[in-house]
Amino acid sequence: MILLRAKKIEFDVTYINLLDKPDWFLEISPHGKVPVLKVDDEILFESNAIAEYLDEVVPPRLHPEDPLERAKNRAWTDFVPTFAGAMSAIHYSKTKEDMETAIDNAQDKLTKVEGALAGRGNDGPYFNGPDLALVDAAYAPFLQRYTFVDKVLKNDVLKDYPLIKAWSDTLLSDARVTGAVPDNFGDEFIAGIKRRKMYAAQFFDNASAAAE
Ligand SMILES: N[C@@H](CCC(=O)N[C@@H](CS)C(=O)NCC(=O)O)C(=O)O
Repeated sequence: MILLRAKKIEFDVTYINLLDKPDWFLEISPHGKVPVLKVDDEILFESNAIAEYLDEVVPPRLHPEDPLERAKNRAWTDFVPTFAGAMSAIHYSKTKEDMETAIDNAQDKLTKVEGALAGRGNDGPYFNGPDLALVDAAYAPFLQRYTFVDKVLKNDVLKDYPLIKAWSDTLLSDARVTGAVPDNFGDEFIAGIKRRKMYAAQFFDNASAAAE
């Protein structure tokens, strides 16, 4: 969605209830997962494959032109599932102790990404400098979710990672990122945390505090 917006591509979106996936969705999504992109009669799946396809067919190119830089961007995009899993484990913890363990476990992933930003050869504010790239779009949703919940958990895990914090602030003030989630994103996210009985749920009694 971030890339579709960044490239001003016209699209229709259908949100899927992942707890009750419709048959038509299961027929087109090979792993039963979102996102899926329908292009004419073709179905694409896997976020990175979709992102690379969109980048190839619709200008402007958001991947670096230089093959070496592009490869480095891809390498850090490949790290997203590891990073996202570690960051999500913080708010998807059942107990305070589990959350603290998750915070400890996230440190080496954060250190690696902080190192990537330190070694990227520019001053930002995006990964490659002045413009949003595919690698930014890949990390943004997970920084967005972490930041959303941390407004109530207040762990401030990013305080020791100033480059990630600055990157995250840039991404989360970019309308292409913030506008890529539905209006009820906050409510749905909180509902999921409550439904799964996560430790964070108790802090969302005043849900508007986090949704601000
Ligand atoms: N590697 C896939 C992962 C997609 C994925 O895990 N999607 C999650 C939501 S973020 C999902 O659909 N989960 C539902 C399920 O596994 O049943 C991608 O990047 O597209």
